[in-house]
Amino acid sequence: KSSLPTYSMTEVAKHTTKENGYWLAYKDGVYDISAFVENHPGGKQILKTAGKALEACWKIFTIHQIDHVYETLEQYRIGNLPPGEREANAKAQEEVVDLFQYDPERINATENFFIRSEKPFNAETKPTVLVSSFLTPIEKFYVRNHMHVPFVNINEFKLEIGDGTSAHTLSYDDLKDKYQSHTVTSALQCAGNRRAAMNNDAQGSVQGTPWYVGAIGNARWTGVKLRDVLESFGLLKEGKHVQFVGLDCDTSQRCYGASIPMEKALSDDVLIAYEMNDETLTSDHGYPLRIIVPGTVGARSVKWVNRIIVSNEESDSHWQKADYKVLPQSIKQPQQADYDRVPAIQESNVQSAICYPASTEDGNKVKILSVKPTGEDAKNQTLTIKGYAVGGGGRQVQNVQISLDHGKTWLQADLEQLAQPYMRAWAWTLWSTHIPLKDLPSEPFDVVCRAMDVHSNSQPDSPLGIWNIRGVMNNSWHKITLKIDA
Ligand code: MTE
Ligand code: MO
Repeated sequence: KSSLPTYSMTEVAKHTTKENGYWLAYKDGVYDISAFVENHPGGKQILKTAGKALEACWKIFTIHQIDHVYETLEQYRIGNLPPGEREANAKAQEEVVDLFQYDPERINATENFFIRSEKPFNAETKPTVLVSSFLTPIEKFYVRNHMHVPFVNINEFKLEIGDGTSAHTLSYDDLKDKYQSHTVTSALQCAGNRRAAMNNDAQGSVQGTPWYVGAIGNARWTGVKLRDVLESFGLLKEGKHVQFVGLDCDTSQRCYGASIPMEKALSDDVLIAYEMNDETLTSDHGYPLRIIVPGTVGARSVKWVNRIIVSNEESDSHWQKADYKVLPQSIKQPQQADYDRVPAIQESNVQSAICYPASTEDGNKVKILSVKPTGEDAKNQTLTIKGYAVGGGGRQVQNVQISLDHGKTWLQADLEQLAQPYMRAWAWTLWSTHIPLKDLPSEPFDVVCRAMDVHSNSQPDSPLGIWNIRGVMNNSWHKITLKIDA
């Protein structure tokens, strides 16, 4: 780094063409991104940053406020910026309009969450909070925002529903008044939940927000059936996919979007929701309207939805076409993946995690957790272990088991679950078990859990067989290491 030449912003500004190369500056570095331009998932958008400091391009760069992007950038470093110019760039960043000005105040956020990023806001629920109630309280429910929370004027808000050529519109009140309401209790889980545990020495690090076990929650969602709305406009079965577009767009009008197959949209429980746990949706969770696709990864449950398009094509958003895909293990640079050959993730897989005992420290960092049995555990000379499980795709959880010997023998956990119709088991299952202290070693020991769904799908013992560079769909056995402090 120190052996690299110094270039001023004036020099950087000269490199905005194919012939001269595409350069940009960020913090103290100068980068030649020419070789990267072809591979950029967002296509030619990246050229808008050429010749400039990224700080000043921050508005069009919001989806990239993630560490790994800067790691990627580091590979293209060709020089350093003189100190004075770094300060000027930092100042330029402050002057850019704050796209995040409509993000809400988040009460007790550090108490309930491990915050993974502030802008955009990404926060996962702490494990002990997850297992404190069957329905996750709104202010404790994980938040996964790819961009800013958009501004909404409810009096002007319109939901457009169409086939891509013409569209019908519904106001917020129309939607609530004209259609029958429907409530579904469903877990919502990010495809990247448990991503951090996919990092391993043999295969390397994965790229993306390093979630521990808390990018999941369980809530009662109320709204109208997507099917009813499509039917009322004669759009049922008029295409193979139903696309959703959110109000959160960058300045190039690239908005968050996703789609689901029409077959899923026809099912009873896909909602255009306006309430969560019987309260009006909060802005972090999609006010005024969001889609809820039970059994499917969170990415398809588009928040702040204002357009629904029935089409023969999938959504062409970045998050449908070039993200939320399980890339082959051989791919080490997501930019080089042939995304068209990999389907978009839809249904979740069977998942479970241990949430108690747990530290209040970031679970990714806790190596050995020291536990002192208290309350009932102290009285009964037991250790209580608790967690959650979900089947995914509406498959009920059949059992959850715990092993203290890496899978040789298993203890059956007690399940707290709703009676749910066959293949519509959208809610999560909480589970617990009590192990006599006399059965536990005095040395540190591992506890693993794994669930099985009603189709007898179970979780793989390690991430090795399912590793992928974006670290999605990690449902390997969850392991914690405990030391009893009796
Ligand atoms: N919808 C919009 N418009 N913008 C987003 O960034 N994030 C998606 C999905 N819907 C997102 C979105 C992802 S990846 C997940 S996991 C869920 O919303 C998270 O929902 P929550 O924040 O209500 O927990
Ligand atoms: Mo997600």
